[in-house]
Amino acid sequence: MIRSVLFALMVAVGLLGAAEARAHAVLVESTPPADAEVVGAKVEFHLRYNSRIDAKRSRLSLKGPGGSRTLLPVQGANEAELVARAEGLAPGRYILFWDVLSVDGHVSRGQVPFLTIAP
Ligand SMILES: [Cu+2]
Repeated sequence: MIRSVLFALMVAVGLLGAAEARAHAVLVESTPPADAEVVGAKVEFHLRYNSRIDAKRSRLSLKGPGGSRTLLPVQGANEAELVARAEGLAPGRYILFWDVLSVDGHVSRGQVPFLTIAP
């Protein structure tokens, strides 16, 4: 009896944990994709997540040959997508750092490295 109650508790906690993990925003797809080569000095970023995110409270920054810059993210085609653009990029290696607030109130972070090459 005690064992079955314990088991039920463990299952309940496990399921809660899984629901909580799903609630955090996870990057599902990005443009450019990680480690892509982008031709030219202009990049439009599209970041698609597995859940709705708050574009106004999410941050994007770009680190590269010219130093770091903050990008202004806006909502994309839906509430799970962030869009931003960067211009005047010198050829080289960049890392886009994303820091998003999902609707469950939790922040998640990640990065997308890419390379720009001269046309
Ligand atoms: Cu969460």
